[in-house]
Amino acid sequence: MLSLIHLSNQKDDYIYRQIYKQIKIEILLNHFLPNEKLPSKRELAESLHVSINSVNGAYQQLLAEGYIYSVERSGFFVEKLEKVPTSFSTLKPLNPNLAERSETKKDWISFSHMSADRSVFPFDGWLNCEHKALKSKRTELNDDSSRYPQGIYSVRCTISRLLSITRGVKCYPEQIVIGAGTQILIQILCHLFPEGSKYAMEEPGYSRIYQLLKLQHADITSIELDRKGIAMSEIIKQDPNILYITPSHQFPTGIVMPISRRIQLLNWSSQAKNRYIIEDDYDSEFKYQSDAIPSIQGMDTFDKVIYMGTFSKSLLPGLRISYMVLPQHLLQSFRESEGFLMQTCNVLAQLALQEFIDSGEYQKHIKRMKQIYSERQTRLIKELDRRFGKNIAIHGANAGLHFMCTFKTERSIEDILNQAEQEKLELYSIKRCYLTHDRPPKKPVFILGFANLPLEKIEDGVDRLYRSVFGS
Ligand code: 76U
Repeated sequence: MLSLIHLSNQKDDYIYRQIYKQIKIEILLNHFLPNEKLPSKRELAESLHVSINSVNGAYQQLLAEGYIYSVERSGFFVEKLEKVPTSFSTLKPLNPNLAERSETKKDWISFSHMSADRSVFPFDGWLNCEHKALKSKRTELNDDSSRYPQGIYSVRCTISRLLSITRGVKCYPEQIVIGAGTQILIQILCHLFPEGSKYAMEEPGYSRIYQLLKLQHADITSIELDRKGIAMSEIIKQDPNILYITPSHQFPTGIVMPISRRIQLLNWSSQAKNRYIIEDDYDSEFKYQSDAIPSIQGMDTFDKVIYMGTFSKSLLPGLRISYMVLPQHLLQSFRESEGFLMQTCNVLAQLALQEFIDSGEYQKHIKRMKQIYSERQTRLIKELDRRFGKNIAIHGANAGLHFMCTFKTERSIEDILNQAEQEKLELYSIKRCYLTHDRPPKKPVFILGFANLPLEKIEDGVDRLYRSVFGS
């Protein structure tokens, strides 16, 4: 059988690996009898014109993987293996439905609301921070406790100071749980709430959290918005005990929840033991006409608010650094029931973040980005007004990196999106934010993100948008 071994002279695989692979295949194809003796190393080496070392390497690997066994002073024998059910050596063709395409959107203009502006990100500054971390934080990089669920303690100290200054969040570093994304943190959080909890989310809202909660079999309802945010009357009517809200800049409508509604919600939460508010402070860093409104968490004296934040918008979404702040009694439950979980956020990223914040780079970056984004937003709105006139209404432009707009047209959302594709315009409608599809949007409402829209592309972007909505 082994006369069938063919060795190639190509340098891309070692001789011993070639011998090993071919014998392995012969064994898996049941071309050997169970317990059949293999030729001695010397015999095989001579017949293949290779060194005994190469044959030895192959036999040792087959031995390590259990394809053969050795008997002292007798040699090597083939292990008895069951037949492999299917052909192991051929890779089945990939179902075309599963194929991924890596599209390069060359010449496209993007109104996506899903990223930050990488063209002005201080990559050198970030690299310096990573460099410093790699040089001076080697213990943390190799420390077993860095894998514990809440993230590195010193990083949490930095985050808690930042939150206190910028968002009025009141917490100890102990209360912070870091994680690689808001969804992962929500999954962790869900287990801390009383059994049989009923969740409510804003409609329209962040559907990826809605889908996640559904996946966890949570009892979940959606609640429509009024001009102040999630509607109080509906909360009373539907009677959930956990609210997931985005008060700083409601996602996606951009409503900034006024203090009156915040107080109403806090009072609501204080009226029953099982009531909680998840305050997702996404997109809170950029507020244009006035300062950002401090968090609800900072006003909460009942320990009812779980604050959630992310560096996805203020830095880069690919960094995957998010966090939540747990009230102390939920922290207690977390330590008891989920203390075994491993941290999901990369340690180097955590340490670089700490350095970035502590060195003052972070606040400098935010200040700079606020100016850039504010100018971009003003120019975009001006251009939209100029091009669309009375045919557009803009809402939710007080904060964040996107706003909403409604067009006066009979065209459907789908038609407009199809046309946008032709125009090489990345565009998203409000449809993606509808949690349940029993209340589809009545008007052609779109989310216009401007994080990836440099000033010089605004005019072209708006032209493409105009053609998508009204034709040329
Ligand atoms: C995140 C809200 C309301 C948090 C969000 C997003 O995982 O921390 C939007 C879409 O980066 P993470 O999550 C941040 N809270 O909308 C991010 N939303 C995505 C990016 F924009 C997707 O699917 O429409």
